Amino acid sequence: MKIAIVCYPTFGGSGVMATELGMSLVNHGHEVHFIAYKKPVRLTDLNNKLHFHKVNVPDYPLFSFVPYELALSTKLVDVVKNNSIDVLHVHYAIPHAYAAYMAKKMLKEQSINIPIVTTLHGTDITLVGNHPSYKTAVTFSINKSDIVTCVSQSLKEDTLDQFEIKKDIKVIPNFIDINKYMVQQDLCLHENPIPAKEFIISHVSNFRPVKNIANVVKIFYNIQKKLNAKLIMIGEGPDKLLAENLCQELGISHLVKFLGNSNQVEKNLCHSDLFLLPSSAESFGLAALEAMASKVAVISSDSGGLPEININGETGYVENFDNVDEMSRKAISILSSKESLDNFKNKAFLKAKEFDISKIVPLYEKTYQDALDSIK
Ligand code: GMT
Repeated sequence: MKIAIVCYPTFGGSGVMATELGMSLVNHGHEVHFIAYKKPVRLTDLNNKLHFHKVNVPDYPLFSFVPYELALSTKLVDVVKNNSIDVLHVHYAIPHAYAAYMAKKMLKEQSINIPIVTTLHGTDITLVGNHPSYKTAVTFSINKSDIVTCVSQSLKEDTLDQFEIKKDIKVIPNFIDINKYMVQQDLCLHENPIPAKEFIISHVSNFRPVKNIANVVKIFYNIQKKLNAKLIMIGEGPDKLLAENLCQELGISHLVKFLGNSNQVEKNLCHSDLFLLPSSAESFGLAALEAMASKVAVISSDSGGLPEININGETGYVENFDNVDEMSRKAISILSSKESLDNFKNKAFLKAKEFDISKIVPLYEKTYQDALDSIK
């Protein structure tokens, strides 16, 4: 099959998922064409089965805002026509599903019928999409997609609650490549066979307000009062400075390392013991799943889809996003003995295995076939 994938090219989970999916589809014998305004960060080797098409958006003095949807829909028409694409898969509704619908209409005028699969990722529904400025267009473009998928049961419920959706929404969870994490764990053990004398606590995100970064720092502050520990913060974003300042205020800067964005989280996480994700909203929480695949126990909020992956009392604990005291207490209890920590870590890894790429990619292949059948 020839599949065109539209996504955000940045470090956000939706772009990461779209890229991992596309690269895996190539391994399954498909031809994949990525379309974005920049090469996706995790997209490595391009070849005759794996292509990237850049959307150019020319500026003009009249434009206060560049018309990205126009440029994207034009690019979609060109890529579909020039490469005989079978299916168009757009990740994140805004504005991708809208631009895809316009492209579909333009192609129809040229007697080309292409199905659209839209995958909803979270903020396109829960934070941005339901704003009155966007809601009508988002509802329209979801309803006009041939197939709609989303990444968790919780996101499906939120979408049906907040929008008038006439289509069935299929849940296809995000995934990890468990082999990649197992190989990395072996390498880490080999490079550093003696366990560190302190606990390693970690957090990975885009440091947006929804990630509740201040609570990551506060939970760690409580942990280090009782136990020997270090905090590793991975990622870049608007609240990074806030976190750095809070560490300084609390006098713990010497225990906290800010590593910036990383393309190899499995390498950064392999020595970690506990992962913190107290987000106020999280449709899935890919970062938590990546931690679990690295055999790391998780303390997260109970927001959105997080309880679907972080099983309370087994892989870690879930709590209200603002309950710093309880999250700190539970974190310390997980770390209280080697036996308890190993138990949580092993269960986290076993749960992560349920989301292995080998189980999820066939669900997308079936979805593409269904989409093709639906337009026959
Ligand atoms: O979390 C973000 O701010 C980025 C956003 C994105 O679009 O990349 O993440 C969303 O999609 C991820 C991949 O499906 C999910 O793992 C995240 O939970 C979801 N973020 C939120 O719902 C806040």
